[in-house]
Amino acid sequence: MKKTSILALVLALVMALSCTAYAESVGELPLTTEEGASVSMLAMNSWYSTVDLSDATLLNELQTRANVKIDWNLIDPTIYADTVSPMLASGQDLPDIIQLPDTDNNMTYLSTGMFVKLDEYMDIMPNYKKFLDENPIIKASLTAVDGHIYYVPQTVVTSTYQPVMMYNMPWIEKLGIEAPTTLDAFVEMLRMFRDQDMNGNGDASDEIPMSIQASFLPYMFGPAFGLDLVSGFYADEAGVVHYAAYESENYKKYLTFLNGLYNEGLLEVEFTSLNRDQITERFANDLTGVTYDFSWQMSTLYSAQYPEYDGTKGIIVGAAPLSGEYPGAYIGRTPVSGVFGVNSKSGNIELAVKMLDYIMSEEAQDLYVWGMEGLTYEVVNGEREYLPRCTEDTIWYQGLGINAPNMPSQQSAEATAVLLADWHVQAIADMEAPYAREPFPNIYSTEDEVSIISMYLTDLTTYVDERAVAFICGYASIEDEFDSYIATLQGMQVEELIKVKQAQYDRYAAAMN
Ligand SMILES: [Ca+2]
Repeated sequence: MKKTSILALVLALVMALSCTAYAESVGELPLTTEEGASVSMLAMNSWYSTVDLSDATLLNELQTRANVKIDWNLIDPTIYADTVSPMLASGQDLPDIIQLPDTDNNMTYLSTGMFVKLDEYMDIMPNYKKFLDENPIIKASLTAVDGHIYYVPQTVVTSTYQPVMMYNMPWIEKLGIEAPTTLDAFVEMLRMFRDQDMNGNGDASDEIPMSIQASFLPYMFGPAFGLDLVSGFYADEAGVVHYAAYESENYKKYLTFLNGLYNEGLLEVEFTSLNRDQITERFANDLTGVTYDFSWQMSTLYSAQYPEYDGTKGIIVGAAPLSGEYPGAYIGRTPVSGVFGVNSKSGNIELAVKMLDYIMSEEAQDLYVWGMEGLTYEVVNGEREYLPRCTEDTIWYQGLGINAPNMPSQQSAEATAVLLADWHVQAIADMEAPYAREPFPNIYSTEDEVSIISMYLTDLTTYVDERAVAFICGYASIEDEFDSYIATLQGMQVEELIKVKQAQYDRYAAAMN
């Protein structure tokens, strides 16, 4: 009896000690003391064709700190999906960590069991656990229908550097008005742009009030009519899902408004074919007063067309969104742009999981964004500044592994701001960030949902897009034909699709809680 209890006590002590030691080692570096430890990893190489990330300084540094070597299989991103999809389909000779060819929204890969359920390893993934706790939207998007989390994400900025309103500020100043924030004031301004010699060349007829690519019209005017035409499907405050182009009252008002702009010559005849190069050319000749584009473009592309632009004051400048019956908003995008999983057939699962966790750590993310002191940045007055070579020598900079396209890296608004003019960064803080609105979330589809979506959605959106142009340009009469348009959408099973999106949204909302 005594011997047994002593043995039990010793065992309990050993377990307690080893648990303590284990707990202390979780998430700490190096990840292993074993010599020559390695994990294999399949991922995208750089988008710069002359850059090879298999020997990138920053990523090598990461491996040194972890004491884990990564055996890379890096593939050209332009052929990544075509190359990797058959490899995954065969399931043979796959590495420990895999960057998927897409975000697996239809659960094609995760439903086969080929990837480890990462939520079952959270006790050795402290960095990823922290990331998920701090990012509930991403966590909900990554939660599969079975409630498990299979992937770590690569993410993009979602609420800044998105499409925004931009005005020709010298024109606005010449009129002595404020940048408009309502539909009514906006239309008044367009009329003045149309009728006056804004560019001062003596010809009052060469001004184009607004130059906008057709794909940005839903961003620009949808929110003022209470519609998220960008996502298409959206949930209202009560969590009820709608399809924006099927909202018989508000969508009709939206089309009527655009048809009015078109009839007045405020939306130009060739708006459906206009591209960014043409718009840039118009700014270069000071011919246009308004555009709508990714906010990135206002300094680096559009303002830069003006010879007087010196980087201190913007010429084509972002402004707040337009409000109508509903408040203006800027529709953001969903954060997850790529995913990485651990091969469930790997003989090295625990180390692969730990390495993936370290790759997601704040320390590693900081390395992808900033690089290393003396190499990519210096500290001036307590703040980090990139060294000149970072902007002067792109191939060198990319070759370091900056922003790590082959890692689950998180795009940073802070690091983007560093590369832009001060007035531009300030404009984004003032006029874009406060109005950002989340788009419809990205949610995994069940097999039944996939079949309904693939059966109906493409035909539906094609029809909606075609009718939108017809109504705006007046080829079809809103008065006479809008009701039959709505009836056609019903015939195209729009209600079935709304049901699917509602079920998905409900799962998302549940995963958020
Ligand atoms: Ca003129």
